[in-house]
Amino acid sequence: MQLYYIPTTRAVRPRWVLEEMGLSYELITVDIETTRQRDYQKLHPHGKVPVLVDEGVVIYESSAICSYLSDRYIDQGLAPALDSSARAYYYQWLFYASVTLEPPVEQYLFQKIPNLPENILPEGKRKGTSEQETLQWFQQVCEPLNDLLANNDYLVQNQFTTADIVTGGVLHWAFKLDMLQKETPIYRYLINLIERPAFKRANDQQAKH
Ligand SMILES: N[C@@H](CCC(=O)N[C@@H](CS)C(=O)NCC(=O)O)C(=O)O
Repeated sequence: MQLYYIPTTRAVRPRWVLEEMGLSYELITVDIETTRQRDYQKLHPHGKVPVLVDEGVVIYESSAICSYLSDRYIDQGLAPALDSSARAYYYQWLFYASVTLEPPVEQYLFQKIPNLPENILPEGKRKGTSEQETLQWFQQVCEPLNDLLANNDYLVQNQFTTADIVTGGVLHWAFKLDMLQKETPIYRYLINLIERPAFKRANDQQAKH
């Protein structure tokens, strides 16, 4: 199994899944020049990371890779059983993280660092919202998470799952951008997640596999 990876990007999330499960994999660290090449774009049409290659399966989109791995190795316990009701909440939070929580974080990132390669909109077309408005948007989408995490350590039936990995990956970006309010449930949740040895290994650029 090979994971195409750039440090500090969304590629950390599937690597975190692999590390939690203790699977062996080859980490292929690429740079922006490589991802622009035609050969790489046979793996990912937009020249992005992550990409996972697993015995003939070539898959991109970080949340899809995380979900695929968690189901393929479901005995590792990172995804609820396929026929359980927990699955409903698992999907809810996985999609929430990617579709609802990530957009304001990504927008804030582009506001703070406007020339990132993944900021594909031409300058004139970038949204005219202020940083303050983006922060308010983010705080609003955090409300259901804060409500749940006030009484739970994890999102799905209080068990650690891949929904926490994807959500934690998004929140870690928010943390680094100083978007999280201290002393909130979400802040405590994130600190707890990033203390996990597998998260630390997923960010380790010296690690051997
Ligand atoms: N929705 C995609 C986004 C992929 C993406 O934008 N990856 C960024 C890193 S976080 C990337 O590869 N940027 C390099 C570039 O655009 O050249 C996912 O979750 O995998």
